[in-house]
Amino acid sequence: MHPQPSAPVAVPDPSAELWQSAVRVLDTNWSGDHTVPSRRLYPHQWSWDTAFIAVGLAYVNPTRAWRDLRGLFEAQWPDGRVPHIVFDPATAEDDYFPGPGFWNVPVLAGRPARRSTGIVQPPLHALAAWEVYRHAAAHGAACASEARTELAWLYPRLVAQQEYLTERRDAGGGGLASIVHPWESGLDNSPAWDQALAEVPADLTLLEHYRRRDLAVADAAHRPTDQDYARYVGLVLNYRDGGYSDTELVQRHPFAVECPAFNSILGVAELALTQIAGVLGRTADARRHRDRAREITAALSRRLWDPVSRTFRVRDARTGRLGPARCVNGLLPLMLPDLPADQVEAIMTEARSERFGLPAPSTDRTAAFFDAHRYWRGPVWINVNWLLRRGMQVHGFRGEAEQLRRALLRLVHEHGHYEYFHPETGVGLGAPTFSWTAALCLDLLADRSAPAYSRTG
Ligand code: 9WN
Repeated sequence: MHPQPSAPVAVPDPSAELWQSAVRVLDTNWSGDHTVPSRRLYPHQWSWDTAFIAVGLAYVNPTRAWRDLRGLFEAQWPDGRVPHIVFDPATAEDDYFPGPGFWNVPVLAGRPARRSTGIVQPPLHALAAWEVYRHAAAHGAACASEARTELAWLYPRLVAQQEYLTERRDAGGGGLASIVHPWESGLDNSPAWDQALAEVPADLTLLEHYRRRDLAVADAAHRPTDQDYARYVGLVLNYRDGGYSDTELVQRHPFAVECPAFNSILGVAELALTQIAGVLGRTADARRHRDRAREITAALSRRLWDPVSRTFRVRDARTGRLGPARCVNGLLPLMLPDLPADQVEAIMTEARSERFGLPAPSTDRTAAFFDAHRYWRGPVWINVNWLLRRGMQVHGFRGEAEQLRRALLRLVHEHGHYEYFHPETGVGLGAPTFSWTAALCLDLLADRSAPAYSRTG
């Protein structure tokens, strides 16, 4: 089946206008082969963006959702890692920094033609695949059959992705995956990384050799500082020059951090795999995935919970220290159905407090580092709030989940499908026609996302 133009859908007013504008954004950002996050700022295919986009495409064009997921996983490495960017060969090296030449990923046997980066992003794809699958029947028998084929193709690849993260990335040895670069978190510039990043040398001369491209297409006041960017570049160079190897990470690499959001998504992926294995008739595998989800939840509760502040924090795998910053990633363990009730309550207390509020900004509003404009250091993002809302649904906070759904839709309706939003005025910031904002808007409008997971034991 080939990707078709998005089919018109009957939607009740007054949401029709928002629905149609979201579909238009997704159509505009379709390259003919994959969906880009934004044509100007991000002209390639991104990993976790692909998952969020698939969740929205499930309603209007499941074939394109499958094509996006398949395209991403065609670039999966033999060790199971799914790269954070798959480069579009039709886009010039200079149109995005760091481009394929900079990453210089070795061409490995069995790798496809599209080049990639060597780092990852949160493994949200099993959840996305499950969402596309479970909506497929509504599009007719052909789509349902396509969904089963695609799910069967993806399943072993999704498992390999989990195995890579749980086995090779357990730098701290406590059952959680470490990220080796802030870009791997998807919450790139979050203050959550500041403490660990302070140990990474910031060699500003690197920016003389490697010119930032983001500043040519975005406001410098919204983007990371040069100091941080020099660290980002230095971290890639170190990982790249080590052959993208994960052995002895803690000794060889200056940044290895366990993130509560990344690891919550890792756990949720196991729950999605439980469902997927179930429909594929793999009962023993389904049980194994459910057990893995419980183990990840237990490790997260044990390692990333700060009993003093009663919040989830990042843990530096090199020093064993918990980070001091309260950021939105600390709210996302709510997605895990087996999280102890006490921690669930603490997350909700934090989310309702003056530090956050709904929709949740990316960081604690009362902290000195809070910056309403700089990305991931204050603004509101639709994707993390969408994840937070799933957590509320999982734990039965129906009223707040509905309040959040309405607030997110209002934000996009009033201001547009922006990449992120000013946490006080709601004004749109960053890229103006951003794919995951549009895609998740479709899901929020349809509001068909019933709590997918409940307690497993
Ligand atoms: C680096 C594409 C990506 C998102 C990330 C977001 C931003 C890239 C950048 O854009 O990161 O990967 O250039 O800043 O932080 O979450 O996946 O939308």
